[in-house]
Amino acid sequence: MFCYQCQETARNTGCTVKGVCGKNEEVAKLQDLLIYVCKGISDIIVKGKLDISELRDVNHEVIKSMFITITNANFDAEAIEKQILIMISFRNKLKQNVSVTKLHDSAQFSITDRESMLEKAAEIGVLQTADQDVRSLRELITYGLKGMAAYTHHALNAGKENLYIYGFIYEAFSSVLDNSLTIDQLVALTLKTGQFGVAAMALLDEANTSKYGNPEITTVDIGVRNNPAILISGHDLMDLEQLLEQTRGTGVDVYTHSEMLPAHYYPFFKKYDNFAGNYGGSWWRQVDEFGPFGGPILFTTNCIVPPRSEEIRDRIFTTGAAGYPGSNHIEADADGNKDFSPIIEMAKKLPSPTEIETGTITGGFAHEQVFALSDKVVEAVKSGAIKKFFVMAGCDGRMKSREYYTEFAEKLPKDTVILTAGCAKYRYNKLPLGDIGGIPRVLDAGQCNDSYSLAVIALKLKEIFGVDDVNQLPIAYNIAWYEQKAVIVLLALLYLGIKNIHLGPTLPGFLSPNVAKVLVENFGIAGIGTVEDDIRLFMA
Ligand code: FS2
Ligand code: SF4
Repeated sequence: MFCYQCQETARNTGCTVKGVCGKNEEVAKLQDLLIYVCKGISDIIVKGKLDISELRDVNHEVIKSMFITITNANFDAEAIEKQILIMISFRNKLKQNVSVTKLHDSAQFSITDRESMLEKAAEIGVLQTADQDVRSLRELITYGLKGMAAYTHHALNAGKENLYIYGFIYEAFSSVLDNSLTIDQLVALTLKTGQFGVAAMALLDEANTSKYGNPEITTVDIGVRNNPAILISGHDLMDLEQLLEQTRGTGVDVYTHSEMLPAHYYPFFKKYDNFAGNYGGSWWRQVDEFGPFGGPILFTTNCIVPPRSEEIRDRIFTTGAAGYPGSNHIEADADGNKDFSPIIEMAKKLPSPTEIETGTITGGFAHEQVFALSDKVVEAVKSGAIKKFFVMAGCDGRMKSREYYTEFAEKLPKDTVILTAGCAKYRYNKLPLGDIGGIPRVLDAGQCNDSYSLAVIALKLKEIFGVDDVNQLPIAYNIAWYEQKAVIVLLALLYLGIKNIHLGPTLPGFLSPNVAKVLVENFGIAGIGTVEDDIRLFMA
């Protein structure tokens, strides 16, 4: 196996024996093959000039397949094998509708069983692209597309889709198969991926806010009540809605974990009395937190950490693109409805959660809420009460080096405000950082996809302050990344013209020295240093 798609990749060069995430060789290879089939489907659609408006099921299964391969989404070899077979059958049917003679191998190969899948996977991995710069750009684009597919999949669940995004995914996948593309063409495709990343995040924002209202300032309880309970993790708000509907009046409470916390900020979910609060911290803390939680846990998407005991594994349920071997998986019916009764029944038999902390977290500062406060914010900037904003969006992770972000938040001058989104916030969202004239010093817009909100806010401030370039605003970007959704967020920010983004705790291992140089020279991308040096640099 060879995988270097996330920030925790071994030695920042690649996982080769087993993933640091816990993914084994078999799962890694099957995921590579699943992506390869999606590329083959793209090759047929692009070369055969097929009308994708007539390919509803193919479009939906392609984005689901891509989502399955995101870090920590699916560890279940059987589920991935099943998905490969579904995609091969779609691919073979599509081929019958085109009269193209020169199709790529990914559109042609055949497999019969698990063994032949693994044999094929060994021939088509990341390292098959010999030139390290071409490989780096192909993978940068592929990881961006995976993040885009995940956001598009959420939007689809909420009833919104955009054929142009699917069309771009096919175009980009077929381009990364093309050996005639030059480095310059691949760099251009990378930026175009960012452009469609903005479209995907805008689509999801529209899907979420049109269904659930605009996030508003909300205080979320982090203690517990004395009722049986279910913990819901991941990013999918539609799954949350169905779970809340089905648990209503049953005496079972629902708590959010990690990236599901921002669901509390939407007006729609406030009507559920049993929507109790948030339990614990970011995704990787689950290894310590699922034990004391005691009840069943529903993963709607990534980020799963392989459970350390069978007792915890048996309490884990997955749905959608998520999967874990030996855990229960809940499928949707043809109308997208899910029957969560097995989780609810399990919750009733288990003890209520053990309290691990008390207090509250405040959030809900997505674009509309910040616009509503804009007079106050602009006044604070003009009077000098706020000197600078720090966008510290992105992901959290296990590495000790991420303590940097807690220290950075603590040591920032008191006249600065942090704008955050994604699970990166758990490094500082429970610190007593105070407020500036009533404006909290940590403004949480929501999940990682709500980084879109932060970009919209920056563009609005550009308009209010009458500057020509968004980079002239008093906003610095110190972003933490972990998985492929962060890659599409980064590409989207680059597309929007945002420069001098600092990325940590390490620069992606998949960036070759030359590709890293392109990003440094054209966009001012940099890594992180020491907290003191970085603050000095940012405040200069
Ligand atoms: Fe955090 Fe994990 Fe949000 Fe990422 S909970 S690293 O999936 O997508 O961000
Ligand atoms: Fe390694 Fe990350 Fe790939 Fe897992 S997802 S195998 S940790 S690079």
